[in-house]
Formats: sequence, structure tokens, C-alpha cells
Amino acid sequence: MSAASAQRPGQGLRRTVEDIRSMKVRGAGAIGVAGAQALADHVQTLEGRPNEVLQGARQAACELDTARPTAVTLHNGLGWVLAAVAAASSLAEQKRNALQAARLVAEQAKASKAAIAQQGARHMPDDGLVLTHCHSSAAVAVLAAAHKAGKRFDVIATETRPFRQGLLTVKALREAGIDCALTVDSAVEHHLATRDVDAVLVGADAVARDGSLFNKIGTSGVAALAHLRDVPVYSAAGLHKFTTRGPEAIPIEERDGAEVVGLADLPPGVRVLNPVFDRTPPDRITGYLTEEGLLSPAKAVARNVPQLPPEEVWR
Ligand code: RI2
Repeated sequence: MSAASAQRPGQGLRRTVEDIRSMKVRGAGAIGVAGAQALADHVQTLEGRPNEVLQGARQAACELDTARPTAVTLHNGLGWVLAAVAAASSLAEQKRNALQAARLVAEQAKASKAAIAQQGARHMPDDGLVLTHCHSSAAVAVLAAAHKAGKRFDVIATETRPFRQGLLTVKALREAGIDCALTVDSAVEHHLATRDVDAVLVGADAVARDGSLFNKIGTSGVAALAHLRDVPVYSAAGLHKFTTRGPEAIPIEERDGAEVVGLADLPPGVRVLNPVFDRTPPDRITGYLTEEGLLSPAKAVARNVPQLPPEEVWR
């Protein structure tokens, strides 16, 4: 039993909701793992008949699920824990199953990233130039594996306003010994026009049933510009990034305008629009770098969607 469950019932849960909502815990893969563990810890504090415990777990899962509405990894991680609780026939078994499911979610996320890295490295250029957007630990793992395999490419990482996750990317790339540069988001077209960019590599927060990619705001623009110049666009996306939902059912998270600009700097009456994800249609995605290698959007969806936790566990 983790330390989180030793606190007052619900305290650990609310802390995790806040950690995810505030982006103290960020990155689609990481929030799915954190949510699953928080739910499993919360289940340890529940008492009653199995159906009452399952209902309590569902209520907690719904609270966690709202923390960041776009990344389906959170929903999938919670779904795997709920399925494990629903499969149990006693309170003790429900508690055991919940902790085991959370461990499996964490193990699956780690194994997924390792497999994507090994498979995806093959598609990185030997000595060319890769452009990244935002900070995806899976995308960085692909680049690190390619570099370790002897490939010597350069990377241009966009700053990725307003949260500036590109700073995390260049830090991780330097730790892997990879040459890189940071650039402003609005310079993407300039770099595509004046340099030989061999590939665009991004992560994924959700892959919808039609193969659309939901990722950090700006991804769709980068992909559109790359598509115009026939530069391949790859998204590192493991099983936990896929969903049965269509693109119309995946909300775009809007965050506080204060993340964009000091509100005191604005004239009265000026609103701030801060959508933090966007949708890239499947025809602008060359392929998803998955645990099984590079798959077209349609094939990646066909392979992964059947392996997702059943939505029935939420009802
Ligand atoms: P990994 C991040 O969102 C970025 O959109 C990134 O592409 C995605 O999560 C996947 O990250 P945020 O948490 O799972 O920065 O590859 O809003 O680490």
C-alpha cells in the first residue's frame, strides 16, 4: 500500500487531481500512470459490498478523469483499474486487483516507450535534421535510441508556447548527447523552407478512432507545413494513447489565460484564448511509431483500439 493511501480518504486523490491539473505531473504517459495509481490507492480506503466499492471507484475515476480532458491516457489508465475492480468478487480481491492493475499500467507505459524507441529509431535520419514540437518523452526516447545506434542527426525543438515544454526537450536531448537547437514556434515554416528537414517527430495525447492526432497546440500547423513540403510527420504513440472515440468526442483543453500573458499587461476587455491541444487529420500523419513499428493511422487504430479497456466499466 503506497503512502498516499495512509492519508484521509480522498486526500491523496485530490492531490493527484491537482498535480495533474496544474501540470506538476505532465506528459500524457505520465498522467495515465499517476491517475491509475491514485485510483488504486483510493480503492484501498473504500469499504462495503463489492458493488458499493465499484461505485466508489467509479466516482473517484470520474473525478480524476476531469483533471486533463484531452489526453486519453488518463481515461485508459483509470479504465484498466476499474476493469480490475469490476472483475473481483470480494473486497480483498478488489483491493489487490486495483493495485496490480496500476502496476501493470506503469509497466505497460514503460515497456511501450522502450519498444517505440527501438522501433522508431529506424525511421530517424542517419545524419539529417529532425524537427520536434512540445516535449514528448516517447519522442525523445526514439531520438535517444537512434543516437545510441550511431545516427548523428541534429534536432530543432520548438519552444512550444505558452508552457515552453521545448525547454524540457532540449534538456533531455543534451543529456542524451544529441545536438539540438531551440527555436520559436513561429519559425517552423522558415526552417522548413531554408533547411533540409528530414522528419517531424511529435508525441501524442490521443489518437481518435479515425486516426486523427490530438497533441500539443501547434502540432496541426507544423504538420500542415511539413505536409506541403512532403516532409514526413511521425507521432510516437503507444497503445495507451488510442481511444474508441471519434475526433468530435475528444475535448480540446482550454487553460488559464495567465499562462499566456500577464493579465495586467492587457488593456481592459481583452480576452485570452489558450487552447492547449489541437487536432491533426490523419492524412497529415505519415505514420504512428507504435510498439509494433511504423503504422499508418488506419492500421495503428485497427491494431490498438481492440486492446483498450471496455467503456462499460465506467457505467
Ligand atoms: P509523452 C504532452 O502534453 C505533449 O502534448 C506530448 O506530445 C504528450 O503530452 C505526450 O507526452 P502536456 O502534458 O507521453 O505537456 O510522449 O500538456 O511523454
